[in-house]
Amino acid sequence: MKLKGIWYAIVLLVLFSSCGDDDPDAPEAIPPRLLSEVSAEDEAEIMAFLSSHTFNYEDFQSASGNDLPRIVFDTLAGESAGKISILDINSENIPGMQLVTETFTVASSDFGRDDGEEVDLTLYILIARQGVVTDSMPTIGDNAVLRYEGQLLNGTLFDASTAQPVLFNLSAVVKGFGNGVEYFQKGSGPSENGDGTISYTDYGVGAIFMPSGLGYFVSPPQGSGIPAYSSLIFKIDLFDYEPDTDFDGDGIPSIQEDINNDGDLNNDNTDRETEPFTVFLANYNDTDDDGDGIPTREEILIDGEIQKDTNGLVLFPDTDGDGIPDHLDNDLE
Ligand SMILES: [Ca+2]
Ligand SMILES: [Ca+2]
Ligand SMILES: [Ca+2]
Ligand SMILES: [Ca+2]
Repeated sequence: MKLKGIWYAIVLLVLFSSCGDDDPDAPEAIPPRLLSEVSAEDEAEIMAFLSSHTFNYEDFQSASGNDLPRIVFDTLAGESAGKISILDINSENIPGMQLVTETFTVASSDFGRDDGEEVDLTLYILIARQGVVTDSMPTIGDNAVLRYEGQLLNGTLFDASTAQPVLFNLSAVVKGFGNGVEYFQKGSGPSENGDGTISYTDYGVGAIFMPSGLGYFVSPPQGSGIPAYSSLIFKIDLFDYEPDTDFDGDGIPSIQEDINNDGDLNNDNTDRETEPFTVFLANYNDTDDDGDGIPTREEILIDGEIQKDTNGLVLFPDTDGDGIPDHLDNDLE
């Protein structure tokens, strides 16, 4: 299903990407701290949260339909003292649920730093409901229809979408968010409710726990209420997504424009050296990726057509055989 034909509010709110190139002249009000130092603190903080908190998993076990429970965290105390911590949840002690982790190597240069640091950061994803299983999963290059709620580890809510599903470009939000959504399946739907609203059934429900290096790090959006260097939690309901979204319409699914394959589409900009200082168009957002004046859409044609392999990946011509596909190669005569 193409999502573009359906009306959704495009509400980016505070979820847009934290990019070190946004405003290089802005004064640095927050003291710079090393990514490695902050990351170690974040990891300890997240582990402490996961091991000391549980959630309302009982509510999910028999739930179905279009109004699944929302995740509610609770400390392992009082009535919840005997419950399973989020850290210990797996599909054996609670069927259908799991806590999965994925590790990303993040460079401090992604935040505009020049100290050359690289750190491995762990993203934790609590899957309360997987969604309707299909043969594909969303990627960070896709548009997704979802609902979310963002909070700090101390419980402070900083942002939430409205009750109605909103459309997000997962490559334009913080890295931990899009990469967490990749673990969920969509629901069935949409169906019209008869009052101008829509709903989905049996959608994916979960929560994403991210260190600040997978969030906003030193540059949270102004006015968001998020302090610099904050670990973040997002509760999400994934309703739908558009497989193989092609954000710039150049014929290449956006996920295939993650050239360095690091789960971040914002640090792949083949013609960065030749782009004007004020313009930074990452490849997923650039219709002429190598800046040679020939649109990418024309440079990927083989025998006049876009051709794909058996996995649905676009095949790229390499006319001069130098290992660089034509659309990323500006030295072709
Ligand atoms: Ca990348
Ligand atoms: Ca570019
Ligand atoms: Ca492109
Ligand atoms: Ca070229």
